[in-house]
Amino acid sequence: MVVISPTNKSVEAFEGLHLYHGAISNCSMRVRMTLIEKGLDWTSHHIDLKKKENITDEYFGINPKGLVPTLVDNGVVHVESNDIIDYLDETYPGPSLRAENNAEMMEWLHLAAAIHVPACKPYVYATKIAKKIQKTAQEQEKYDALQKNDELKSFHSKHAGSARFSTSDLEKAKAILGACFTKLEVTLEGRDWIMGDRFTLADISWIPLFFVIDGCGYSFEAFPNIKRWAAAFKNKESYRTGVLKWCPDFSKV
Ligand SMILES: N[C@@H](CCC(=O)N[C@@H](CS)C(=O)NCC(=O)O)C(=O)O
Repeated sequence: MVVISPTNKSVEAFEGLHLYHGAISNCSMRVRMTLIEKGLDWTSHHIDLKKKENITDEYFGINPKGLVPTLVDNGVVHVESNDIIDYLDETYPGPSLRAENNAEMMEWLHLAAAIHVPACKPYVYATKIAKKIQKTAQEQEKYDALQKNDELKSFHSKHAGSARFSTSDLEKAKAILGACFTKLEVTLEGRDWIMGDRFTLADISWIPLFFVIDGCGYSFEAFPNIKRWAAAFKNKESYRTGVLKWCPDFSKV
């Protein structure tokens, strides 16, 4: 559980579950899916990343890295999507999304979190998003003033102004993704879901990664088990409403 003490105190008065989230954000997708799977009511605060709605004093006062998602649960601010989905399942009634082998399931959540900045983010930005989400000089100035996190400063400097991600950044990202998707492919052999017969937070954590990486043109031809697993989500309401409704086709973003 990663709890933040917000400087934007307005959220501390919120009642119930409130989610700050982005339509095209894979991290937000896993939280929306979990809320739907658990049957929870929540208030939506959509943040349009393309319009830089995250780069404001108000939002940095809630999430100090300016990232989505942020969950506010009765005034308490939670960040980090994989921690949020674990928290929601732990805290709220409704169908359990936990595997018998909780430690192994949590390893999948930790792996998804660990590859976000080194692999997922650079792959998505370098292949698709960077040009579409280019900051104006004024937005860049605002971002540089608000952002205190060195890893994110360094990441976003790679597509600021005339800067571009290097071939080596992209190759590094592809190598990490290749290793992780190979692990997922092997795990899914003879299984419906990552942890076996039971649909769990591990599936919810990884399907958004597949969705966006596939939408950026990554080839899954060598991963038939992953393709079969991903196709099964089309029958899940949480996927249709938590992912497809907000982002019908990532390849068109
Ligand atoms: N580790 C964070 C990562 C959150 C993150 O990077 N969110 C992206 C969208 S998926 C975002 O807000 N990007 C805007 C930015 O980097 O400024 C989590 O899992 O919640």
